[in-house]
Amino acid sequence: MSLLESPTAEPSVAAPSSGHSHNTALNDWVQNIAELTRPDRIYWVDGSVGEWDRLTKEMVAQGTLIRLNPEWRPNSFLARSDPDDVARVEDRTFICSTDPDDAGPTNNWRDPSIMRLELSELFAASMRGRTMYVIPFSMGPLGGDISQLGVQITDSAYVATSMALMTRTGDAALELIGPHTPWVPALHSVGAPLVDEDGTRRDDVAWPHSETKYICHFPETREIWSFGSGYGGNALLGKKCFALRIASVMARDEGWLAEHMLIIKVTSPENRVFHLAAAFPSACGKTNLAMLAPSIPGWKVETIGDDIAWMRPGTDGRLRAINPERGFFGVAPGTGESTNPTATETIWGNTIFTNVALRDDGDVWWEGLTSTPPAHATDWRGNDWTPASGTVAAHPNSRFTVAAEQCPSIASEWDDPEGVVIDAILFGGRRPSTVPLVSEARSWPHGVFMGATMASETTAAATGQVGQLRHDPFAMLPFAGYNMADYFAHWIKMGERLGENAPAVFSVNWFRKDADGGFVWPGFSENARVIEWIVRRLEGAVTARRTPIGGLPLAHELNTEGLDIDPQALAGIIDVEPDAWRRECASVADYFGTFDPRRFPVALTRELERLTRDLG
Ligand code: OXD
Ligand code: MN
Repeated sequence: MSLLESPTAEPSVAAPSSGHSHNTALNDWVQNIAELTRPDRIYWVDGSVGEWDRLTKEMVAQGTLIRLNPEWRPNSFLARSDPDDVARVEDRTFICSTDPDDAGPTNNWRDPSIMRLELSELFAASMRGRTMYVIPFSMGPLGGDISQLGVQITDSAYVATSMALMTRTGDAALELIGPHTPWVPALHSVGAPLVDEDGTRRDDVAWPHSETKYICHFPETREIWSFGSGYGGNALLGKKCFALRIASVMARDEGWLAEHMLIIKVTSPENRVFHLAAAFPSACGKTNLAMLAPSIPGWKVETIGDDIAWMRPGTDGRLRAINPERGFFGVAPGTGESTNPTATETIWGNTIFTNVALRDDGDVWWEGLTSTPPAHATDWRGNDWTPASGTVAAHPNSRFTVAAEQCPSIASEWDDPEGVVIDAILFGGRRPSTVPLVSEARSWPHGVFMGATMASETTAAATGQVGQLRHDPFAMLPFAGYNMADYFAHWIKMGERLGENAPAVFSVNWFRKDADGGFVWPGFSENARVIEWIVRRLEGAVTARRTPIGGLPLAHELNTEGLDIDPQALAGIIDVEPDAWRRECASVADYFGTFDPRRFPVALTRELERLTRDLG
C-alpha cells in the first residue's frame, strides 16, 4: 500500500494521499486525535477504486474478509463479526447534552464534560499498531443544499470500505470542506490496540472490538464518539449517529426534518408521479417497501432511499426530501427471490456481506434467500451447518452493504441535490392487532399523533428481547438526538410552517394476525394495493370513511382483485375495534405521561382527548 506511510513510533499527518484539508480545524482535529490514539499510520481515504481493491485485499490477507467466488458474486466479501458484536447497542448509546432534559426520557444521558474525560481515557492509545483512516464524506449529493459534510476517523478498514459504499467518501467530499465549511467530526475506534503500553505487539483478530462500548453524541457541538464496536450503526457513523441523531438536532435548530424514513417514487397507470416517505421501526420490511415490485398492473415503484430521509421546505413551500445515504445496509434474512427480487438483483456483486452463511461453492446464503436451503454451508460463526443443525445459518441481523446505484429500481432523481417533493408520509409498525391496514390522518396534528403513538414488536436489529411491543414514535426511539417531547413539538411546528403544502399522512400496518397467528394481509408486492389506495386518496378518487381513528378505506375501493383474502378477515383489518382502541388510548395516555408536560405539545394531548371522546 504505497499511499500508507511506513509505521513510525510517532504518528504523522504528513503527506495524506489527497493533501491536507483547507480546513484548519479539520487538520488540527486529525492531529489531536492521532496524538490521543497513537496509530502507527494515518491514511486519508480518497474514495478511489484502487483504494477499495487495496483495502479489501489487505482484509482478505488478514482474515477479516473472505472473498466470495467471483463467478457467483464478483468483487464481494463476507465478514464474520465477533458473536458479541452483532447489532446496535442502544443501552450503550448516549446523548451528551449539557442539560439532561435536552436528551429527554427516551435517551440515555451523560454529562458531556464527564463523558469527554471518560472517552479520552478510553481512546488514549486505542489505535496503537493500527492504521488510522480519515474519511471525508458527504451525507447527500455532493454540494447539495440539503446535504451535510462529515469526517470519520476510524481504525477499521472494514468500516472504511463500508463507509465507501454507504456514503460519498474521499477527495470529492474533502474538496467541499473549505476553510469555513461546517463539518461533523465522527470519531470511531474498535478499541483493540495491537500494541500494549509496555510495547508488546499482539496479532490482530478477524473482528477486533472491545467489551466496553460507547456510542456518544454531543448535540451542542455536533460531535460523535464511538468506541468498542465495529458493527453497523455503531460504527458506520454517517448513518444513525450523524444522519439521524446529530442531524435531528440540526433539523430542529434550522427548521427541517431528519427522519428514519424510506423514500419511494410511485407512478400510476395514468403516468402521474408521487413521492412517499415512510417511517417503520428497524427490520419491518423497509427495504422491501423501498424496492416494491407492485403486484398490480400499471403501477411502478422506484427507489430513492431505504432508511433515512432529510426533508426541507423548498422555495415553493413544499416539502422536499433527499436520501442522505449512498448505499443500503439491508437486513439479509427474509430478503429473497419471492420477497424482494430487486434486492437480490442489487447485490449481484460489489457487496460486503456480514454474518450470513457461506455456501460450499463460495457464494452466500441466508434464511429466506431461497426456499430450499443448501445441503451444507458454513454458518455465520464459521461452523459447519446443515438444515438439520437446528440453528440458523445466518444471524437474524446479518446484513448486505451495497451501493444504491446498483439497485435496478433506483429512481433517476435519487441523487438530485434538490430532492423530491413529498406528497404523503406513512407511519407503520409491526402490530398484530388494533391498528388497521391503512388509515388517513384528518389533519397534520392528527398525523403527528399517528407518528407519536407508533408502537412495534421489537426485532433483531437491536440487542434485547425480540417480539415485545414497544412504543417507537416516528420509528425514532433509538435515533432522536434530543428530547422526544421537543421532537413532537418540532413536527407540530413544521406543519404550521408548511400550512396547506403539508403532505398528507397515513398509518399503515402489514402485520395484522388472525386468531391462528397467521398474517391476514399478504404483504410484500401486494402492499402496492395499499399504495394505490393512498395515491387515489391524494387524487381525491376514493373515499375515506370517517372514523374516530382516521379515514378508512371502503372495502370495495381497496383493490383486492386476484387476491385470495377472506372478505371478513379483510373487513376486520380496515375497521375500528372500539375496545382495542380504548385500551390503546389508555396505553397512549400512560406513554404521553412519561414526558415533561412543559415540553409536550398540547396539540397531541388534544388529539388523544378527541380520540378518547369519539370512541365513546
Ligand atoms: C437499521 C436499523 O440498521 O434501523 O437501519 O437498525
Ligand atoms: Mn433503520
